[in-house]
Amino acid sequence: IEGFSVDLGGTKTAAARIANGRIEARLQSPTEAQADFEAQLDALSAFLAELGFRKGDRLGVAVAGRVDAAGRWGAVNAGTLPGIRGEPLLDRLRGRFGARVSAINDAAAAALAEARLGAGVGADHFAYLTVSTGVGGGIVLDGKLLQSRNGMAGHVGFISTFLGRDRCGSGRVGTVESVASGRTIAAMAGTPDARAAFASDTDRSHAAIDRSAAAVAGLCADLTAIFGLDRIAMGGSIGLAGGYLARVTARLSDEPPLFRVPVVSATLGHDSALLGALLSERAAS
Ligand code: BMX
Repeated sequence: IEGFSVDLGGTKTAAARIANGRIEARLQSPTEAQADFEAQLDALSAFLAELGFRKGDRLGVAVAGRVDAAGRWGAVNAGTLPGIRGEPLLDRLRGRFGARVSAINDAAAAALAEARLGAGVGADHFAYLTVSTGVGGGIVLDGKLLQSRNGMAGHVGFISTFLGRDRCGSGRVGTVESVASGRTIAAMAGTPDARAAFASDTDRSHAAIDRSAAAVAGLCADLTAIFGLDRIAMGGSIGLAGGYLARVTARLSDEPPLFRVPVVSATLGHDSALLGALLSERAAS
């Protein structure tokens, strides 16, 4: 893996210079979630300039939201990135940064990286889940990332769960995301953010984290029923938080044996989307 990459999520934006599959330099800042498309492009440009990017260099961009086959970018959860509503991402990126640019959903990018270089190696039917600002995913079957023309494939956070009642920013009621996301954990725990919920040892925090883990365990079982998964890797700031995976596994052990898929920690940590953005098959043609 060689080039520059960007990972623009609901909470943080990271950019990296990568050579021989290793991250040589990395920058990160909070995402301006309310910003419009132009402002997001400007933020990316500033990062890339700082990393020494020159027009024509290889660039992989991973973003929260769906990226369709034409390279248009729209939030599925409009509450997360309200300014992103079907923007001509790939066209504008190529105009600014040259032809060797690709764009892909952030969780899909991470799934590709984990499948090829991380926790998914050796699994034929593999899924990566991120539990973070939102709940996202990527499905890799026989080494190939499942992608759709409309960019929705893999948006597993919008599957519904019996634990859910609220409407999420996608408009759907009772989604896994509405129950399990970092935002919901913080709201239910009464903490400023999800990190604080993990740090605080209160009944409310425990209940919020456990409810999230229960919804994600159900999601793992559902995905196994659909895709016959032989492994799932868990990532994202919540997914990688101490004790979270153990709670998911505990909940999953209540499911019938056929639905108890092995769930492991993502091994590329917070860099999976940065690496995967440069593995995208929806290529930098
Ligand atoms: C949401 C959705 C996905 C994204 C996932 C993880 C939006 C803006 N986001 O389900 O596209 O992959 O969250 O996103 O519609 P993150 O912000 O938690 O990294």
